[in-house]
Amino acid sequence: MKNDKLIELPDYGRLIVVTDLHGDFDDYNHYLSLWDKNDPDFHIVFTGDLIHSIHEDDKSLEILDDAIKKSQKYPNFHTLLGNHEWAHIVNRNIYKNGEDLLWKFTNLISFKKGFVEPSLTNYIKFFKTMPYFLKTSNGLFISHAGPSDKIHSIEAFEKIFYGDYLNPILDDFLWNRYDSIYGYTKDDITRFLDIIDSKFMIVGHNVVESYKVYGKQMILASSFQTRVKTYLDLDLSKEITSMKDIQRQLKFITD
Ligand SMILES: [Mn+2]
Repeated sequence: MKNDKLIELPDYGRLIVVTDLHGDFDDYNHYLSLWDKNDPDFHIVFTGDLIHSIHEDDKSLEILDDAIKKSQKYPNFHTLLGNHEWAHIVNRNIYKNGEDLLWKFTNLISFKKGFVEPSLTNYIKFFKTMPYFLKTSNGLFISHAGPSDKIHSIEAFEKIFYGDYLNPILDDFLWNRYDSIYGYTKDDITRFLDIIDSKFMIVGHNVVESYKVYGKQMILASSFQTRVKTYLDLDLSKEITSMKDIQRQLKFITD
């Protein structure tokens, strides 16, 4: 299954997991301060949706400019693809509160940089380098959203790595929510985890307060629309046998 869209981490070291930041540069810097960039066995992963703020002060570009540098310099720095980055790759309109977010992002570039190009092209190039998934050897599978309810074999899943960005299964892993009629069930999660030989799944994307356990999935909220910002600080060498083992490694930021 080895390929550049799937990060596989070994059974040693540490991993911080942070979900959707949506242009919040303060939260981004706070999470970075918890990570030791110079320790190659200490990883940090941002699970997509770095961009598109719902607030006035959109710091998406500050985050991206830093994330581009860090991903070139530190192999232990990871950013997964979210539906908001994906929208720019496929040029698909995405709206929030009636605002066209692709248009807003382009305007932000022009406002902050003076010109739209070559920045927009460079950001999209960076989005295309983003992996979809991270797998740990102690049994966690991490993605922006999902899983897809259409996966009944490992072959069906692996097609995602050979398809383009409009692959419907990739679409599910970027957009599907647990509480939607187009979403997935607890059984879909269990079946998917069995197929890929993982024990539990971690996602962001959904609006929850702090975190929520849904079957074998943990939904985390690290910044966007939660009072208690929550992240995972995982010991990669520790065996995970139950959701409780993951819950014990959650950390909470309260101001
Ligand atoms: Mn999302």
